[in-house]
Parts: sequence; C-alpha cells; structure tokens
Amino acid sequence: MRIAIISTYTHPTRLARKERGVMQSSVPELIASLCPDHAEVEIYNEKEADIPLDRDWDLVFFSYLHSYYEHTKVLSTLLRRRGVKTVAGGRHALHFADDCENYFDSVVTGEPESNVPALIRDFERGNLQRRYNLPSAGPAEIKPYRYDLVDFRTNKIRLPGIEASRGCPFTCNFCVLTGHESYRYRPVQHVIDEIRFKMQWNKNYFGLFDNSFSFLDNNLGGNPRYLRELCHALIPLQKTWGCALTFNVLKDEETVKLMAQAGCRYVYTGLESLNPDSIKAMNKGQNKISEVDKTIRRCFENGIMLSFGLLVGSDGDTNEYLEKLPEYLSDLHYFNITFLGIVCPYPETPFFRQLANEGRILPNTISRDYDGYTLCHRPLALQPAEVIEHFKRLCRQLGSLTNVARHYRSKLWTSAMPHYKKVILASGPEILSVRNPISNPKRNYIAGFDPIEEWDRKMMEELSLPKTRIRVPLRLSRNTDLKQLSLSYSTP
Ligand code: B12
Ligand code: SF4
Repeated sequence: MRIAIISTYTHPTRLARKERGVMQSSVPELIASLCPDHAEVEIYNEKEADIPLDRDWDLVFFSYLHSYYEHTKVLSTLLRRRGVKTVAGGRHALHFADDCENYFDSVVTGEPESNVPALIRDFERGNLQRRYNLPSAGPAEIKPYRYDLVDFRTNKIRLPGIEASRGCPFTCNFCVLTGHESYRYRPVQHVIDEIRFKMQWNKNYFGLFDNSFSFLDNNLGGNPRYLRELCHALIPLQKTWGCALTFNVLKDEETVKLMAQAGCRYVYTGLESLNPDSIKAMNKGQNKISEVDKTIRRCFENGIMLSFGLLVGSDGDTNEYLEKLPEYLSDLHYFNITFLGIVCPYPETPFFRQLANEGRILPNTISRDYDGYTLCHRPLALQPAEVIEHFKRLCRQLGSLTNVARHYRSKLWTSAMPHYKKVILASGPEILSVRNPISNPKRNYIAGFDPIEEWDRKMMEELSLPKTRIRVPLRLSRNTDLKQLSLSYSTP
C-alpha cells in the first residue's frame, strides 16, 4: 500500500511562491508515525516544494488551514479522478466536515493517534468510512515523528519540530483554539526520549543547525509547572531550542533563567497590540502592556531572543494608534517584530460569532480570505481601506534593513550565553520576511477584492468546483452548535 501525506500551502501574495522558512507544518511526519510498517509512506510539504500529482498512491492524507481549502479541494479532486482515495483532517475538517465530505472520501474529526490507524485498517479491508471520530487517550499516545522521512535538502534552514503540549488554557477571542481545545501535555519523559533518540537533525551548513529544534506548541507555557519540569529535564541534553508561549510566563525571572539554562534561545509571543483597548477587545488580559519593556529586557539579558507578532484591524485600533505604532515600538528599546498580520475572524472563533451577529463580516469573504493577511470584517473605528494602508506601511517599516541593523546593534552584545549571537544574526531574514505578504502590488488585501490563485481558479472552473463562502443566516450565540454554521457553508 502506498500512502502520501500532504501538507498543502498557498502563499499570502496569492502568487505561486514557496517559503522555505524555519517553521513548517509537521503534520506529515506526525501522520507517518501512525502508518503501519508494511506501508510505503511519502510525505510532502507544499510550502517547500510542489506536489508531484502524477505519483501512484492508494491513499492520500491532506492537512490544510482554512485559507488553503479551495486549493486542497482541487488537489483532492484531481487525485480522486484517478481512483486515489483521499482523507481530510485538521481544524477546518473538524468544523466543516459536512462540506468536506463533498470533496474527500473520508474526513477525520478526532485526534490522529486514535483515528489514523483505524482508518488505514478499514481502507485495507476495503471498508473506508466517511467519518472518523474515535476518542483519544490523550497526548501520551503521541508517537515520535518520522523525521527520517523529511528531506532537509529541500529546505536547508528548516528546524525539526516537536510537540510537548496541545491546546492552550487562554481564551483570546480571535484564536482558533478558544472553546475547542483544553490544554493537555505529554509526559516529560516521552518528550525527552523523542529529542534524545529519535530526531534526525538538519545537517546542512556544516552542522550549523546541529542539536537545534523548535517546539510546535501553541503555548509551551500553558502550565508553568510543567514548563519548569520540562526545562529541568532538558538541561543535560544541551540542545538549543525555540518555542511560542504567552507573555505572562516571561514575567517570572526564575522561569526565564531556567529556560535559558535549558537551551531556550528563541521565544515567539503574540503581543498582538500595544493598545490597551485592542488588548481588551481581544480578551488577551495576560498581556500587560505596562510590563512589556522590563520583560523584553529580561529575556535578552538572559540570552533568549524574544520575538513578537502584532495584529492590526482590531476593534480598539484607531488611525492615531496605528500611525504612532512605530514610535511606541521604538520607545521599547529592545523590541523585535517578526510577524505582522491583520486580525482574522476564523469561522470557529468567538470573534467571528460577534462580527457575524453585528453584520460586520464582509459579504464576499471566501475560505481563501481567512489567511491572516486579508481583511474579512469591518473594524469599529476604521474604514477597510485605512486598515490596509496602515498594514502595508507597517510591513514596509518593520520589515526594513534599517530595522534589522537596529536589531543587531541593540542586541548582539546583550548576552554571552552560548549560541545567542548565532540566533540574533539568524533572525535578520525573519524580520525582513514581515514584508513578504505585501510583495504583490496587485493584491488589495480586502476580502472579495482579490482573485484566488490563477491555477486554482482555472482548475476550479475545469472541475466545476465551487468557492466556499460562509453564509450566516442565524444569530449565533456562545452555545450555537457549529454544525448549523457548517450547513450554511456553501457555494456562492
Ligand atoms: C508551523 C505553523 C505554521 C506554518 C505552517 C502552517 C500549517 N500548514 O500548519 C506557516 C508558517 C505557514 C503558518 C502560517 C500561519 N499561521 Co500558523 N502555525 C504553525 C504552528 C506553529 C505549528 C503547526 C503544526 O505543525 N503543528 C503541529 C501539528 C501536529 O498540529 P496541528 O497543525 O494543530 O494539527 C493537529 C490537528 O489539527 C490534526 N491535524 C491537522 N491536519 C491533519 C490532517 C489529518 C489527515 C489528520 C488526521 C489530522 C490532522 O492533527 C494535529 C494534532 O492534533 C501552529 C501552532 C500549532 N501548535 O499548531 C500555528 C497555527 C496553525 N498558525 C496559526 C496562524 C494564525 C497562522 C498565520 C495567520 C500567521 C501566524 N500568526 O503565524 C499564518 C497563516 C495561516 C493561514 N494561511 O491560515 C494559527 C491558526 C491558523 C488557522 N488558520 O487555523 C495556529 C493554530 C497558531 C495559533 N494558536 O494561533 N503557520
Ligand atoms: S494565548 Fe495564543 S494560543 Fe492561547 S488562546 Fe490566545 S492566541 Fe490562542
């Protein structure tokens, strides 16, 4: 049996581009670890390389985000025409399983560890089911990812990723996890065993990346006690690693020191905004703006590079705040922004419900637009065109060479911890990448005003595939069953 596992991708510019960055989806390696030994397994990541659609596969698993749905439907339909069976899984498939059933032979709505082996067994018996939703025994079931299948020559700077936890204990109103996933974590020893014995390290550039990896967790600090236990266990391994976690964890100096000692050199945190009104609108109370400066300094002084993501277009944003944002940032001497996006009402979030109830979702929004770089709603205090002007200007200002020079100048000598300088230097391209989403001058960044990728458009026409628009015919409340939403997820 020949199995392919494909993580699909479409670039924010809507041009046929790849982005061979450090962070990649690790779902293919994860699903591969659940396939039986007798299967021939191939994994593909479309963010790094094109998918060879003419290969002979019996069963293909797809992993994708909302904005890749139209594209993934095309790939699945082309394969099904050749008799290949296809499977959809992940957060979009979970919430919109009814719609997915139209384009895939089977849909997994539960955790992969319990469902993928059952699905493959049924497939081999010629008894593939339309849905799989077997309960999971929790993250202790996670198997070591099949990093031996990753081709590190395709993306020379990719870091192997590892999961210690899933979910997040916070409830930010725009986050896809809110209301759907509790925080759960693997036994520390499983994580350590996987790091120590199983990972194939990236051997490019004469070992520059040897012994480095990245935690894939949404929030590695969701349980600070667990994080500290993990750090103690990591110290003897002498690896260098990065992770994402929430700002509140970094306020505790002891924890920051312990993380640094355990090899942490990079932390990404969603700062989202320096505007208290926006932070309030996002229900992101764990970000205390007044403590930002001290916390940033603490991280850099201990040898951890702290990088931030910012969002524009939230309900607290005004022209004045967005105009002054670069000034506010330079008051924070050590700031480092590596991601700038437009706040996105992913359909399964409280933010979407609120906007839908208030009639503020832009009328022609389709799945492709839910990418974090397209305005899909009307903000309270700004016109859509104003948001886009600010977004483009901030991308240019923050993703500039001047900003990289400032970053190097202010931080290169802040700490003498091993590998610290290497990480600071390597983050230059990440800062410049803030500009990448705006490198197509034809893009409007407002939902309904940008066509989808040309190849997808042509193929959808040829295969008679509809774009998917989410209709919102009823008032949604906190308790509204999402199945009602999926019923209205339909052809324009
Ligand atoms: C690597 C990464 C990326 C990569 C690759 C994207 C990808 N295809 O996953 C890149 C850089 C492209 C990316 C971009 C963005 N990302 Co991102 N990213 C991640 C990150 C850190 C890790 C993804 C990963 O490999 N996780 C490990 C795997 C094992 O977990 P998983 O992907 O959640 O999948 C689980 C299930 O969904 C399921 N599953 C998934 N696919 C399949 C398929 C099958 C067949 C089955 C059975 C099961 C299954 O199995 C997994 C275990 O339960 C996650 C955080 C996270 N922990 O997930 C955010 C995350 C996915 N990103 C997010 C966001 C917001 C973004 C951005 C908007 C910008 C940003 N803030 O980084 C953009 C644009 C996204 C878009 N176009 O919609 C959000 C959600 C986005 C969404 N649409 O749902 C997440 C959840 C982070 C967060 N908490 O906000 N991201
Ligand atoms: S802290 Fe991050 S992962 Fe957790 S709910 Fe908020 S945005 Fe989502």
